[in-house]
Amino acid sequence: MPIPDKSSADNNKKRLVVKKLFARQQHEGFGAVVRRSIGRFELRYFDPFLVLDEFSISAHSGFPDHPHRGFETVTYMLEGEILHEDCEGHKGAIKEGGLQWMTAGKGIVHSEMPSSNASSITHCKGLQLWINLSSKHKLVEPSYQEIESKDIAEAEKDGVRVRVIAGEWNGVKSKICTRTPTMYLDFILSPGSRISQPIPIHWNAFVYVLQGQGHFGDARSHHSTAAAHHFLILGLGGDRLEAWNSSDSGLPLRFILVGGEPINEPMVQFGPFVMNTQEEIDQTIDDFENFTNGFEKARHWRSQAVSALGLF
Ligand code: FJE
Ligand code: FE
Repeated sequence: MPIPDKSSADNNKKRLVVKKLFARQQHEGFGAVVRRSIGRFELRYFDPFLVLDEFSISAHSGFPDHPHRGFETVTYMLEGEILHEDCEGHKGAIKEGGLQWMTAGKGIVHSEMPSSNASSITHCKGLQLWINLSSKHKLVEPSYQEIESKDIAEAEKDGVRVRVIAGEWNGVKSKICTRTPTMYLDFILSPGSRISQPIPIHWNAFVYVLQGQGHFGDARSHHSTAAAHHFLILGLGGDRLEAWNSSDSGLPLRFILVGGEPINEPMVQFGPFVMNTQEEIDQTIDDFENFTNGFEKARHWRSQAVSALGLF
């Protein structure tokens, strides 16, 4: 008997919500608050995604000098702006609506703090996603891709507004290059509007709701209702997501849809270090403590933000 082709069997099927979590607030960094979905106890790793935080920081709080190795951090600002400084001398603001895609690779030490020159801004809010790197990319040179809000690809059709952070929508492409194949779309659906969004069949994908209320899944049979701070895992076995704005209060529905190709390699995490084996983690701790193999410039470095606050 012929073996059915799994990929064609998955064609034209909807992805359904297989798990829904509410992201509660927790404290992280220095006086910062995060709503963590991926990376918390119940969901240690959703290959290739390590952490998803919706973060809030105000003046004199944030994420002072800390290292990363072996993955990428994607910071998308929703309100306010943060200042970023690293030990290689790279420095800048990530402003409202803007994006920083940082490949930490072999190692970076940096600080992420609210912008002090934006005195009117007393509150910053954003999303930070950690994407794992495959073994062949873990020790690449650190690099940044930064896009200001006005330069983020946007499209609008039938009451649906999309900001294309990574990947493409209806032929509108993001200029971000992803080492781990990733799609990242920010959707705003006006009341009554809907989407049917293709997702590569074998990719892991999730939704995180920012505002409003929506239905996700299959209109006729099985769907899930979600509102702000809900995190939805989309099951495999389908090639697209259907979602619609079910609000009866006339509010827009805003959510991100993120998908990534699983790396399918062993993953060992120790805080901000993510490698394939325990030996590599031990080596990384050694490198960080001795300022070697990528951490050389951290030896005499301290961020201006931390110096100004007199923190360490
Ligand atoms: C980190 C704890 C942390 N989520 N969202 C431990 F909080 C962090 C960290 C962040 C972070 C930074 C921003 Cl700007 C936004 C975040 C966690 O910096 F790296 C470790 N190891
Ligand atoms: Fe960081």
